Amino acid sequence: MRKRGVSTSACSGLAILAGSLTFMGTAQAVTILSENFEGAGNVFAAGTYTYAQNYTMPNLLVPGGGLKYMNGGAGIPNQVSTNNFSGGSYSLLAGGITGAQIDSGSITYNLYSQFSTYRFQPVGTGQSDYATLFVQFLDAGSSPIGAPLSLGGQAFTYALGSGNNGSYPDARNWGADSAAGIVPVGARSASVSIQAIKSAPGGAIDGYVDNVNISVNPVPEPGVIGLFGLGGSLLALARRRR
Ligand SMILES: [Ca+2]
Ligand SMILES: [Ca+2]
Repeated sequence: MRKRGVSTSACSGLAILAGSLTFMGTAQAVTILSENFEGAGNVFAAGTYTYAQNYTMPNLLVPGGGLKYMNGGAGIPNQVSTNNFSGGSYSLLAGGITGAQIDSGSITYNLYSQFSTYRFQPVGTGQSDYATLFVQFLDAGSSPIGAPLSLGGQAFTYALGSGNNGSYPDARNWGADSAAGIVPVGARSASVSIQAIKSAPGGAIDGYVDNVNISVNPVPEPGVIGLFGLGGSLLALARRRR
Protein backbone atom coordinates (compact mmCIF):
# COMPACT_ATOMS: atom_id res chain seq x y z
CA MET A 1 0.00 0.00 0.00
CA ARG A 2 2.82 2.38 0.82
CA LYS A 3 4.47 1.86 -2.57
CA ARG A 4 1.24 2.66 -4.32
CA GLY A 5 0.87 5.90 -2.33
CA VAL A 6 4.32 7.17 -3.30
CA SER A 7 3.72 6.39 -6.94
CA THR A 8 0.38 8.23 -6.99
CA SER A 9 1.76 11.35 -5.36
CA ALA A 10 4.68 11.45 -7.80
CA CYS A 11 2.22 11.24 -10.69
CA SER A 12 0.14 14.10 -9.25
CA GLY A 13 3.26 16.23 -9.03
CA LEU A 14 4.05 15.46 -12.65
CA ALA A 15 0.53 16.39 -13.72
CA ILE A 16 0.84 19.78 -12.01
CA LEU A 17 4.25 20.40 -13.61
CA ALA A 18 2.97 19.41 -17.03
CA GLY A 19 0.03 21.78 -16.58
CA SER A 20 2.18 24.80 -15.72
CA LEU A 21 4.69 24.08 -18.51
CA THR A 22 1.91 23.80 -21.07
CA PHE A 23 0.48 27.12 -19.90
CA MET A 24 3.86 28.87 -20.15
CA GLY A 25 4.45 27.55 -23.66
CA THR A 26 1.02 28.58 -24.88
CA ALA A 27 1.23 32.04 -23.36
CA GLN A 28 4.57 32.87 -24.98
CA ALA A 29 4.24 31.52 -28.55
CA VAL A 30 3.70 34.39 -31.00
CA THR A 31 2.04 33.64 -34.33
CA ILE A 32 3.47 35.86 -37.06
CA LEU A 33 1.55 34.29 -39.96
CA SER A 34 -1.48 32.02 -40.07
CA GLU A 35 -3.18 31.45 -43.46
CA ASN A 36 -5.96 28.88 -43.93
CA PHE A 37 -7.11 30.07 -47.39
CA GLU A 38 -10.73 30.28 -46.21
CA GLY A 39 -11.14 34.02 -46.91
CA ALA A 40 -12.12 35.77 -50.14
CA GLY A 41 -8.40 36.60 -50.52
CA ASN A 42 -5.16 35.31 -48.98
CA VAL A 43 -1.69 36.72 -48.28
CA PHE A 44 -0.27 34.85 -51.28
CA ALA A 45 -2.88 36.37 -53.64
CA ALA A 46 -3.30 32.82 -54.94
CA GLY A 47 -6.31 31.00 -56.31
CA THR A 48 -8.13 28.33 -54.34
CA TYR A 49 -10.02 25.10 -54.92
CA THR A 50 -12.73 23.77 -52.64
CA TYR A 51 -12.35 20.38 -51.00
CA ALA A 52 -15.80 19.61 -52.45
CA GLN A 53 -14.27 19.63 -55.95
CA ASN A 54 -12.73 16.30 -54.91
CA TYR A 55 -9.30 16.77 -56.51
CA THR A 56 -7.70 15.27 -53.37
CA MET A 57 -8.49 12.85 -50.59
CA PRO A 58 -10.22 14.52 -47.60
CA ASN A 59 -7.87 16.55 -45.38
CA LEU A 60 -7.84 14.56 -42.12
CA LEU A 61 -5.07 16.60 -40.47
CA VAL A 62 -5.31 18.87 -37.43
CA PRO A 63 -5.98 21.73 -37.94
CA GLY A 64 -8.57 20.63 -40.51
CA GLY A 65 -8.69 21.95 -44.05
CA GLY A 66 -11.99 23.82 -43.80
CA LEU A 67 -13.64 24.44 -47.17
CA LYS A 68 -10.74 25.68 -49.34
CA TYR A 69 -7.03 25.32 -50.10
CA MET A 70 -4.52 27.07 -52.34
CA ASN A 71 -3.72 25.86 -55.84
CA GLY A 72 -0.70 26.79 -57.97
CA GLY A 73 -2.63 28.68 -60.66
CA ALA A 74 -2.39 28.33 -64.42
CA GLY A 75 0.77 26.96 -66.02
CA ILE A 76 1.86 26.60 -69.62
CA PRO A 77 -0.03 23.64 -71.17
CA ASN A 78 2.17 20.63 -71.88
CA GLN A 79 5.33 22.31 -70.57
CA VAL A 80 7.11 22.29 -67.24
CA SER A 81 6.32 25.67 -65.64
CA THR A 82 6.52 27.55 -62.35
CA ASN A 83 4.45 30.14 -60.50
CA ASN A 84 5.87 32.09 -57.53
CA PHE A 85 3.59 33.61 -54.89
CA SER A 86 4.99 36.20 -52.47
CA GLY A 87 3.29 36.05 -49.08
CA GLY A 88 4.90 39.21 -47.71
CA SER A 89 7.34 39.95 -44.88
CA TYR A 90 6.58 39.74 -41.17
CA SER A 91 8.36 41.34 -38.21
CA LEU A 92 9.81 38.95 -35.64
CA LEU A 93 9.65 41.72 -33.02
CA ALA A 94 6.11 40.76 -32.06
CA GLY A 95 4.46 39.87 -28.78
CA GLY A 96 7.22 41.49 -26.71
CA ILE A 97 10.10 39.65 -28.41
CA THR A 98 13.17 41.92 -28.64
CA GLY A 99 16.14 42.12 -30.98
CA ALA A 100 18.41 41.46 -27.99
CA GLN A 101 16.59 38.19 -27.29
CA ILE A 102 17.01 37.10 -30.92
CA ASP A 103 20.70 38.06 -30.91
CA SER A 104 21.32 36.00 -27.76
CA GLY A 105 19.83 32.91 -29.44
CA SER A 106 16.82 32.92 -27.11
CA ILE A 107 14.04 32.79 -29.72
CA THR A 108 12.93 29.69 -31.59
CA TYR A 109 10.75 29.36 -34.69
CA ASN A 110 8.13 26.82 -35.70
CA LEU A 111 7.07 26.42 -39.34
CA TYR A 112 4.07 24.31 -40.35
CA SER A 113 2.12 23.76 -43.56
CA GLN A 114 -0.04 21.14 -45.25
CA PHE A 115 0.50 19.93 -48.83
CA SER A 116 -1.15 17.77 -51.46
CA THR A 117 -1.33 17.39 -55.25
CA TYR A 118 -3.51 16.04 -58.04
CA ARG A 119 -3.78 12.23 -58.20
CA PHE A 120 -1.00 9.66 -57.97
CA GLN A 121 1.00 9.81 -61.17
CA PRO A 122 4.66 8.80 -60.82
CA VAL A 123 7.28 11.20 -62.15
CA GLY A 124 7.68 10.83 -65.92
CA THR A 125 4.34 9.07 -66.40
CA GLY A 126 1.83 11.87 -65.91
CA GLN A 127 1.08 14.87 -63.70
CA SER A 128 3.47 15.23 -60.78
CA ASP A 129 3.03 18.84 -59.68
CA TYR A 130 4.03 20.15 -56.24
CA ALA A 131 4.41 23.25 -54.08
CA THR A 132 7.18 24.41 -51.73
CA LEU A 133 6.84 26.93 -48.88
CA PHE A 134 9.93 29.12 -48.40
CA VAL A 135 10.73 31.20 -45.31
CA GLN A 136 13.69 33.59 -45.54
CA PHE A 137 15.01 35.35 -42.44
CA LEU A 138 15.99 38.99 -43.06
CA ASP A 139 18.18 41.40 -41.08
CA ALA A 140 17.24 44.95 -40.06
CA GLY A 141 18.12 46.14 -43.58
CA SER A 142 15.93 43.42 -45.15
CA SER A 143 18.98 41.50 -46.46
CA PRO A 144 18.72 37.69 -46.40
CA ILE A 145 20.42 35.78 -43.58
CA GLY A 146 21.50 32.36 -44.83
CA ALA A 147 19.52 30.17 -47.19
CA PRO A 148 15.71 30.06 -47.07
CA LEU A 149 14.03 27.32 -45.07
CA SER A 150 11.59 25.17 -46.99
CA LEU A 151 8.62 22.90 -46.29
CA GLY A 152 6.86 20.50 -48.66
CA GLY A 153 8.45 20.31 -52.10
CA GLN A 154 8.98 17.54 -54.58
CA ALA A 155 10.16 14.62 -52.44
CA PHE A 156 7.62 15.33 -49.68
CA THR A 157 4.72 15.59 -52.14
CA TYR A 158 5.67 12.49 -54.12
CA ALA A 159 5.78 10.46 -50.89
CA LEU A 160 2.14 11.26 -50.01
CA GLY A 161 -0.17 8.24 -50.18
CA SER A 162 -3.28 8.00 -52.31
CA GLY A 163 -6.77 6.47 -52.23
CA ASN A 164 -10.14 6.34 -53.96
CA ASN A 165 -12.20 9.46 -53.19
CA GLY A 166 -15.16 8.51 -55.42
CA SER A 167 -13.99 10.78 -58.24
CA TYR A 168 -10.46 9.40 -58.73
CA PRO A 169 -9.07 5.98 -57.78
CA ASP A 170 -5.69 7.57 -57.07
CA ALA A 171 -6.49 10.87 -55.29
CA ARG A 172 -3.62 12.12 -53.13
CA ASN A 173 -3.63 12.37 -49.34
CA TRP A 174 -2.83 15.57 -47.47
CA GLY A 175 0.37 15.63 -45.42
CA ALA A 176 1.81 18.08 -42.88
CA ASP A 177 5.42 19.22 -42.96
CA SER A 178 7.10 21.21 -40.19
CA ALA A 179 10.44 22.56 -39.04
CA ALA A 180 11.76 24.15 -35.86
CA GLY A 181 14.99 25.82 -34.83
CA ILE A 182 16.60 28.90 -33.33
CA VAL A 183 15.99 32.24 -35.07
CA PRO A 184 19.41 33.32 -36.47
CA VAL A 185 21.33 36.17 -34.84
CA GLY A 186 20.51 39.47 -36.53
CA ALA A 187 17.13 38.40 -37.92
CA ARG A 188 14.37 40.97 -37.57
CA SER A 189 11.76 39.78 -40.07
CA ALA A 190 10.94 36.82 -42.30
CA SER A 191 9.64 36.81 -45.85
CA VAL A 192 7.32 34.00 -46.91
CA SER A 193 6.64 32.66 -50.38
CA ILE A 194 5.24 29.62 -52.17
CA GLN A 195 6.65 28.19 -55.38
CA ALA A 196 4.39 25.86 -57.39
CA ILE A 197 5.79 23.74 -60.22
CA LYS A 198 4.01 21.56 -62.77
CA SER A 199 5.27 18.63 -64.83
CA ALA A 200 4.68 18.79 -68.58
CA PRO A 201 1.27 17.07 -68.84
CA GLY A 202 -1.87 19.16 -68.29
CA GLY A 203 -2.27 22.91 -67.86
CA ALA A 204 -2.97 23.70 -64.18
CA ILE A 205 -0.18 23.81 -61.59
CA ASP A 206 -1.54 21.43 -58.98
CA GLY A 207 0.71 22.16 -56.03
CA TYR A 208 -1.81 22.40 -53.19
CA VAL A 209 -1.21 24.14 -49.83
CA ASP A 210 -3.32 24.70 -46.71
CA ASN A 211 -2.88 25.94 -43.12
CA VAL A 212 0.44 27.77 -43.30
CA ASN A 213 1.53 28.69 -39.76
CA ILE A 214 4.69 30.45 -38.61
CA SER A 215 5.35 31.24 -34.96
CA VAL A 216 8.24 32.39 -32.80
CA ASN A 217 8.69 31.83 -29.09
CA PRO A 218 11.33 32.23 -26.39
CA VAL A 219 13.50 29.21 -25.54
CA PRO A 220 12.46 27.84 -22.12
CA GLU A 221 14.20 29.64 -19.23
CA PRO A 222 16.82 27.70 -17.23
CA GLY A 223 14.28 27.50 -14.38
CA VAL A 224 11.83 25.74 -16.67
CA ILE A 225 14.51 23.32 -17.87
CA GLY A 226 15.15 22.65 -14.15
CA LEU A 227 11.49 21.71 -13.75
CA PHE A 228 11.82 19.26 -16.65
CA GLY A 229 14.75 17.73 -14.77
CA LEU A 230 12.67 17.52 -11.58
CA GLY A 231 9.86 15.85 -13.53
CA GLY A 232 12.32 13.26 -14.80
CA SER A 233 13.53 12.61 -11.26
CA LEU A 234 9.96 12.13 -10.03
CA LEU A 235 9.30 9.69 -12.88
CA ALA A 236 12.45 7.74 -12.02
CA LEU A 237 11.40 7.70 -8.36
CA ALA A 238 7.93 6.44 -9.27
CA ARG A 239 9.40 3.69 -11.43
CA ARG A 240 11.86 2.64 -8.72
CA ARG A 241 9.14 2.41 -6.08
CA ARG A 242 6.88 0.21 -8.22
CA1 LIG B 1 -8.38 25.76 -45.66
CA1 LIG C 1 -1.48 19.79 -63.36
